[in-house]
Amino acid sequence: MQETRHRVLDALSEGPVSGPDLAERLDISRAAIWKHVEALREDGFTIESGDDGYELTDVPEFGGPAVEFGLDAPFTIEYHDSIPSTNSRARELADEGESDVVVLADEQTGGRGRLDREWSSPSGGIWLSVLFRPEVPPAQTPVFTLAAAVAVTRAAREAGVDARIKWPNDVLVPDGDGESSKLVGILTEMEGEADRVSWVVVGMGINANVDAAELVPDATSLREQVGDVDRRVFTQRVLEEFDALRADPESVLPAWRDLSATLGQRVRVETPGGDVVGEAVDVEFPGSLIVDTEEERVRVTAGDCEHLRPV
Ligand code: BT5
Repeated sequence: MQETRHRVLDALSEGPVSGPDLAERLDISRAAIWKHVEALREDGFTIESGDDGYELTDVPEFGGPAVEFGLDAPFTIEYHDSIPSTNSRARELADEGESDVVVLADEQTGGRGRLDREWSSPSGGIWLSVLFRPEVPPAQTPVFTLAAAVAVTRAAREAGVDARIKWPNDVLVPDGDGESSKLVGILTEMEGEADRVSWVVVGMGINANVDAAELVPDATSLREQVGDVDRRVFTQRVLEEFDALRADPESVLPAWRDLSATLGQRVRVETPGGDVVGEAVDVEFPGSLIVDTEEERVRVTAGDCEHLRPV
């Protein structure tokens, strides 16, 4: 949102304020105030004008201006009702030189998982991609996948969901019968030179206010777990947590260990070099899983992980 408009909105949210007072406070014309108020109304904000002046009485349920309003993290939001893939759009913005932009959508028509798998993204979800340019070597980018998992898991727990992280990029909810359903998937993409990242895009697919039956088998949604959530607030919490974690990568691993469903489990990890089977005993910076196969401790950096039943 444009900066002056943001300041107008902030002022209106603090209570009734007259047009002339506001114009003086922000050092712009009364006509300009009126234009910003009209534009905000078009964005879905309810602004009442009474004897005491203008007052913000309601904010839109979702969308770019809605999520930016009150967001305690330095991101601009590019919102789409429908888009093929927020990750693909964020990559375009990376090519245009942008940074600290979040592409957010209500629906995706070509959502992607890892290895070009399909990601089902009906209307009502929170499909978002964070584009940023951290000053780290490419080898450290996995820590941002873990950071995203921690951020969403914390937000989901605040919403009352028993969310847990499965290494490396899923957030699950236990079913009660020993199985789990997938609530969130994360797709991190990046471009970089040998020693420095150029950009990172962290995509998060959060099954929010959607029927689980509309997704794939073994998927769940916030709606199924706790009923519909306030997507504006949920998105803000995810972005605020993610912003704090990306600024302090050392804090990611301890938080991840606390929220992990994988540590202590018997796992099978499919890696390019073959399957690794054993007990997942730890996660190490920047995001490798340590698997104890009984013969040795193997450090796995990437792969599909399956939780096995204890032998
Ligand atoms: C992932 O891949 O879990 C990463 C998903 C990332 C999606 C986000 S949405 C915003 C951004 N824009 C994009 O285009 N992508 C990102 P992977 O670990 O490969 O898991 C993919 C598998 O999850 C699929 O093969 C299905 O089995 C399953 N799946 C598909 N849609 C799902 C859904 N909505 N909920 C749960 N599971 C799903």
